[in-house]
Amino acid sequence: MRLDYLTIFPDYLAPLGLSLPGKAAARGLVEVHVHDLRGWTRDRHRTVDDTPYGGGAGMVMRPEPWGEALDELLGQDPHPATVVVPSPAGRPLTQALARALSTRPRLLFACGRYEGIDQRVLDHAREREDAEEVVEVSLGDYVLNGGEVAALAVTEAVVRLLPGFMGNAASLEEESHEQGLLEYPVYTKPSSWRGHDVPPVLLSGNHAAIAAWRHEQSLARTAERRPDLLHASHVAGEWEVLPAA
Ligand code: 6GU
Repeated sequence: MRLDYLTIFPDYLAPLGLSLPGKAAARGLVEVHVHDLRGWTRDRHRTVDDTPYGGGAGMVMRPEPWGEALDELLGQDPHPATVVVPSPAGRPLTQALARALSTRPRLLFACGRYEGIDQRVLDHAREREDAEEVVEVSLGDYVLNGGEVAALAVTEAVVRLLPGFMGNAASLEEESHEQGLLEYPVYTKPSSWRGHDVPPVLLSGNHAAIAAWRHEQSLARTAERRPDLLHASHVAGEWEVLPAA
């Protein structure tokens, strides 16, 4: 998978060379390219933003540098790219979306700052033959200053799903959200610590009882913390408190 990042703060994406994406790059699973959007400006001040038409607070990113950057970067690879645009107005990042993105050959992250990117950049990208799709993605219902942290989060969620990345595929299937539920609590040695004991069932060696306990814990936690997740259709058969649709 090829990953491109367009940003006015390339240093903000330095963590891509570390930890998880770094490991994936070292294994040849991903190829990472970070680009400074200002490289596609033509004026002396390397201007990337301007005041919004119609008035209002803040600045909007001008379309021209984005257009020229897309012209150059999308042309560099035979695979059409999925353009990922981090935005608080995007669709929520979920495990299902991360899975879908992990099947793509090429992702290009367009990291905006200020109040956002001129809408025509997205409209234009959606018309391009060398862009497979344009996906606006949000991390959640709060505001960040720019798309870089979100691009890192999407990258980490996606890269760990690439075939050959995780040693143990079972650990991927068991974790939070893969089953539409939060993960059960986990314990390791010692079995007693500062007056707190590991739940005895986990020491029982009874694998069926352990699996049942974990599933129960997942359901209870999800009901308590994230009841919205229980409305997902594939859980419905197992959880009677669901209101009829
Ligand atoms: Cl993807 N971008 C920005 N700027 N703010 C956010 C976000 C993204 N997701 C949540 N808040």
